[in-house]
Amino acid sequence: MDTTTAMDALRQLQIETPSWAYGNSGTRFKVFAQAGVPRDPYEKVADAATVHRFTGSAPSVAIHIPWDRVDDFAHLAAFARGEGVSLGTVNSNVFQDDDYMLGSVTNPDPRIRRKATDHLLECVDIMDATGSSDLKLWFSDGTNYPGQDDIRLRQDRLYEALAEVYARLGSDQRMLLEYKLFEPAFYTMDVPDWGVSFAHCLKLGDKAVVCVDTGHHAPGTNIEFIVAFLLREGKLGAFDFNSRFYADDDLMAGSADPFQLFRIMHEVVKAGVVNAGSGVSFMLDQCHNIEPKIPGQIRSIMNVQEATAKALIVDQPSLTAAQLAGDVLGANGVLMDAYNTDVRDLVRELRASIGLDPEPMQAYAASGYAQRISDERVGGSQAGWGA
Ligand code: PSV
Ligand code: MN
Repeated sequence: MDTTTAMDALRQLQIETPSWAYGNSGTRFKVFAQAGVPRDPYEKVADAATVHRFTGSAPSVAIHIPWDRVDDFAHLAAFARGEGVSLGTVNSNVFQDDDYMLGSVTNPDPRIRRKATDHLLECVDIMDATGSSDLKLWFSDGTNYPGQDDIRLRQDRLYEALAEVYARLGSDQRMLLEYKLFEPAFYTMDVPDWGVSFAHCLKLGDKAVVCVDTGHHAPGTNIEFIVAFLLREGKLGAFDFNSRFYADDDLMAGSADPFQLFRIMHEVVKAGVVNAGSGVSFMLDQCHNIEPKIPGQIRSIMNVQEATAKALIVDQPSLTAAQLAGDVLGANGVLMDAYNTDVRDLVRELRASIGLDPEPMQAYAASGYAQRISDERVGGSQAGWGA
């Protein structure tokens, strides 16, 4: 597509940022505290709104329960609106309670399964209060040792819980079922891959869709194939974008392998689902352990925009012609031409066209916001991954 059409399409792309990206995070070795980190969900929302102010493309923030629990969610939603953003996906958490050592909704103990399912149902209540339409489900459930539990029975328990939560969803609400290959369980995960997620979503119905977290695959997995397949089936609901070198590294989207992000977005562009409201949500799921958090989010948004811009300028008619002619090198060449194009001016122009500074990293650095929050946010306890 030509650059004007590409710019129009890119303008429709919205990327949700995660509340937990603004808090401290680290590895099991060390969490490094940073100055100015939010002390409560309101300050996280304010930081997310700042990312939106400089990028123009991040109008919603995902919340995580219980990390972002407040007394009045409607009040938090109103605060977000006042800051110029909305509360987006509600992320459930059934992985940080001692009860869940042997699983949450797949636990052999029915009391614990009930507790976990009740939490998921509570998350739907929160969605009603915040006006959020998506519930994200990620289960750390699994086993560490052969024979530890019955693999099939765990699937039955999982489905039973999913079906109960599905039945509670409102007509405009969806559940996003995320999968992860390994960790924290190492022998079996109960939702290890897109196939298991897809099978459950198919059985549940139209409101259940798959969430592809780009960090949750084995090394070398062809993620764009998964994306293309799920899009074809109408079952791709959302992305959790991040980058990985080794495991679930949660690095900035497009940093470790920008070519992979381009290949994924090429499938998204071909399916015509770049724009908000298309049924596919684009979210970041990242933790900034050593880099400052707000610029880390801004950089990630820029990376997703640039990968998308490159995907949008693929000369699709020439690509299709080469493919149909069996012109292997020609087809590959068309795709690589787009990938190798410097699109940064196009994205700069896009920002300027909506009244933003074309250089969000520099504009943020010059804004004084980082200084202000580090002066203001003293006392209290800093939010961190898990709080
Ligand atoms: C799990 O690794 C995950 O990707 C899920 O999306 C969670 O909601 C998120 O990370 C934060 O824990
Ligand atoms: Mn995720």
